[in-house]
Amino acid sequence: MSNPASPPAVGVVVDRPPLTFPPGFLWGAATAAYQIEGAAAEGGRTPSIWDTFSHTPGRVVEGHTGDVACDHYHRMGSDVALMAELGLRSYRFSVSWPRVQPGGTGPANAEGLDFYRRLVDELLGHGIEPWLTLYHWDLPQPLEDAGGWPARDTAARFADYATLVSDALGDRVRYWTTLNEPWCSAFLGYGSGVHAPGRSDGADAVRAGHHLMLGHGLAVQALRAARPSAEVGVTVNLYPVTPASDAPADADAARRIDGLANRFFLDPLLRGSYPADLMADLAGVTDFGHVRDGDLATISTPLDVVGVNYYSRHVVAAPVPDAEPEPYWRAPSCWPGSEDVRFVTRGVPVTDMNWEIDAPGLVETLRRVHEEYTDLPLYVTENGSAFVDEVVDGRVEDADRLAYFDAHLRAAHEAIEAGVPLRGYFAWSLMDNFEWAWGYTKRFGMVHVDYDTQVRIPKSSARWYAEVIRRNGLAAQ
Ligand code: IFM
Repeated sequence: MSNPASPPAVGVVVDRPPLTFPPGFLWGAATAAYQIEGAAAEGGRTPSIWDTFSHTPGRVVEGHTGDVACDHYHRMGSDVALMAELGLRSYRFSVSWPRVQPGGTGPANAEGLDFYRRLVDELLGHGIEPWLTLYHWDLPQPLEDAGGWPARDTAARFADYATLVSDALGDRVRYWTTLNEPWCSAFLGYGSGVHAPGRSDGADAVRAGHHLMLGHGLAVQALRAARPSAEVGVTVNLYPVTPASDAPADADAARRIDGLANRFFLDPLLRGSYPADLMADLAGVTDFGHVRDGDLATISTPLDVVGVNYYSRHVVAAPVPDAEPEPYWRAPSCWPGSEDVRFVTRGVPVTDMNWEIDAPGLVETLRRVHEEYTDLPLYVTENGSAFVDEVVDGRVEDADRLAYFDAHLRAAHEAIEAGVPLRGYFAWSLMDNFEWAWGYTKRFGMVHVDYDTQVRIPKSSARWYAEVIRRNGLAAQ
């Protein structure tokens, strides 16, 4: 296989025809609790693994934490008013587990649940469909102390938590996502350790991945039992993985990374099995003894929707003996059993995360999920880009981000035309926020946040997106 075609240049949008999306296409924006809420010690909330991790020196750039973040906990009303001003049809948010069930076990914290009740009421009052994610990485610290996701019991605790949230909000929330990006929780949290809880053990990462999916399956069953009308799904972050050359060794490198990044989750969730080649690749890491009879049936409990988060493509090459390891991906690695695979950069435009901009990869990804795995409705539950923004005379002209959205929405439309049942798109993110190990140094928002004053300024991409929503499509450029 040869290199993929170069992605379109970013920053300039020219000669593009107008495009209309199908009626009822769900236009939204997404955030996550720890990234925006702040109020870390208020209302009965107790620490999650991200509180512990971010307060550990050296873990997050510049020692940033989510203690205050965007102060959304105190500014929820005006933030929802801003969403309404932008015309969002849906808002995807996550519930903070330690806010609603401090410690991760036992009774609900009424004050914590009340925050989300008010949020959901506010959204519904503005005609915005709430889309609730149960787990966006903030495991209650006591559950980590008891073993975290590598421990099987955490899956059962997650299902209890799902029931508790459904009991409180199931009457008003239609769309439920169990997990956001379990690859990150498992392989960045327990493999490379660049995310909370910061552990580095390949076997633990694989166990974590399995127990996250087991927790997902149990939660789907709990949500269904509590609310048969709920539309339940999971969100996976997927990458097309392309070999750097036609060499068979590069193709094998791509197969391995595709196994760990994509098929590790897609196959159990949507087919009820682990891929044989992936298990063989991991033979030196784990014997899969943690997988019990019946687990894969639970994990593949039928869903109503599938969420896809898409940001970029991986281009990979076979290991080179004695090559210098690339620091981010290595030492320790988030690719157990395939630590030596090289990640290649092609010299195409990148975002401020150094992620290559590759809109055709979104078409490939959506088509793959639909054509190889499922007929279920798909949603792009996250897509977006970090760029350096400047406030000039009270305005933020983020042409690069706008062009990124434009290119990816055109890709989403192309996927629909190719037969993919794509039903909605959520921009990441509504507002600048705590970008995990990068703290506040990376800005993904359509709305600029001044972290000193908490003043919000919709960037030009936000105004543009509002117009896309209003037209249900893209104007000619
Ligand atoms: O900010 C994250 C989000 O929490 C999960 N998906 C990727 C985003 C950008 O890194």
